[in-house]
Amino acid sequence: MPDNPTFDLDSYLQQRKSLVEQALDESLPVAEPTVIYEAMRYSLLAGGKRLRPILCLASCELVGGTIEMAMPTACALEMIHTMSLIHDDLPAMDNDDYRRGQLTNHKKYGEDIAILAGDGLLAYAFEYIASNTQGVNPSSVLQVISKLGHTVGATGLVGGQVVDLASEGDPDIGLETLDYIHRHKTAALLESCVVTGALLGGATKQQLAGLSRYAINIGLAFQIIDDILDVTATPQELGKSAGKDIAANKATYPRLLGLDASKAKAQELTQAAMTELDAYGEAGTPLRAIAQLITTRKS
Ligand code: GRG
Repeated sequence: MPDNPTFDLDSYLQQRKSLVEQALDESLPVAEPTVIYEAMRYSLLAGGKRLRPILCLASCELVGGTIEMAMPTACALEMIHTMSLIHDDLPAMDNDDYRRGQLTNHKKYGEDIAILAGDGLLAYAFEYIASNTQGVNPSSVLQVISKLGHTVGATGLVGGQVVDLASEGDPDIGLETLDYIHRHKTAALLESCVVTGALLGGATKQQLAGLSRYAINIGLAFQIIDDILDVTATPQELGKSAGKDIAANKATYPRLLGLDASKAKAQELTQAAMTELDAYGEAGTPLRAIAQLITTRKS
């Protein structure tokens, strides 16, 4: 598997993150009624790793596209991710006070505005792709919009969240249900980031299938590490409360398999993901490095 020994992941991520931050800031100017725009911007511009837009840009470039072609979709993916965090944090769901190192949206603006800020971001994400994507075949843009709808609805994030909520406190939840939750709640959106980027960049069917497998594997590894960090990391490292899964008696990989076996599983998934990039040689370096980062991350 050829790699580039001079590739510096930290500066790559920093550079991509600052491009994404700027594009997100410009994507959503404040208008009337100001409170809703401020609430949407409060969570959208609160930092975070920006992993999802970075993955979208990287996979578009990997198959020969440009950053410009994918940036509106990259921003939309972060809008969708952010709205899922706002709704996940609500008292009716995970009931969290802190997210991304600051008060959650409903703690700052109230539950009514937080629900609407999430709704506003979700609707705007689709509008933003349709109105701002340039230099891409319109049929690919349609495919991207359709893929995203499938990813966020009952077939994806919503379905995963419903099963997650229904499983809370149930001592009999096994690996099969946990895998369903992880695939739908977390891996689906990460897969959409990589697949939509590749669609916009003009990937072949074979490339799309391989990149989809790459992304599902890193998505599952990402959620296992998330479960591990809930046990091992501090609230300062996470920017949100820690130990919530144990307190809520949630089924997680560490609870079902133990910490060591969970880490081994995440590593196995990362290796499987990297194998999908073999065909790309050195051009696959960024996605390979991101896969590795997912298993070693501390926040
Ligand atoms: C999408 C319509 C719609 C509704 C949302 C609430 C809900 C339905 C789904 C929950 C999705 C959820 C919160 C999944 C957890 C994913 C996850 C591991 C989030 C943390 O991602 P990071 O670590 O966060 O990338 P940052 O802050 O770095 O972006």
